[in-house]
Amino acid sequence: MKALIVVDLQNDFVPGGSLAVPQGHEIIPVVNQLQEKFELVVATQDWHPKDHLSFASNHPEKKPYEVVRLDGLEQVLWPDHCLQGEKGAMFVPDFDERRVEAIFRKGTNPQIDSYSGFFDNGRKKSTGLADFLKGRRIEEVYLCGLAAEYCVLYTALDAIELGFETYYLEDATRALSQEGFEKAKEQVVGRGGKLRSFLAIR
Ligand code: VGL
Ligand code: ZN
Repeated sequence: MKALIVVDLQNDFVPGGSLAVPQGHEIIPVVNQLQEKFELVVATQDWHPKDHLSFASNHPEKKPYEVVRLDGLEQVLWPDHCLQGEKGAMFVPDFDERRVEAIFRKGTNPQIDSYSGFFDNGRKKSTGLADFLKGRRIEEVYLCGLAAEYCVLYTALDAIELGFETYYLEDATRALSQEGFEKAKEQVVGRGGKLRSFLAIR
């Protein structure tokens, strides 16, 4: 059985949003059409409280995109984004959610960021996604969504480690930077995942 995981297809990650991924909106029709090819569709949603420590605004003297250490982990400081309950955190309006059976929210603990849909960056807490997929007898997962070199990448790497056959849909995602995208694809392949075009999904 195979599942499509739609990562963070939220207003703040598309042009006009506070952490916009260039051309991020281009994947929306692709993600909508892909869904019918899968037995199961789930989504992740970045869902931060206002005092989240990944926000530069919560570090006096720091500016967005500076890097700090948080509890021993490297942390990029982001502009405020995906605030719980606010418009930026909502799924993009054109995302067809009808077949999405479950939504896994992440980044809710103000102390730690969570790029992966499975665990926070310190692997302290699980979102329940792995158990959900296993309970549905899923063996293969296919990743799409935003951003390619952050949440899509880290969700893919955890999926690989959890033993899922993992496909990174390289044309059903967009990256914050081209360099980050190239490195992300190398990491996926290096850890045993596979790159696929959505055109190859039947
Ligand atoms: C993401 C940075 C911060 C993502 C989320 O969805 O890729 N990136 N929070
Ligand atoms: Zn975030």
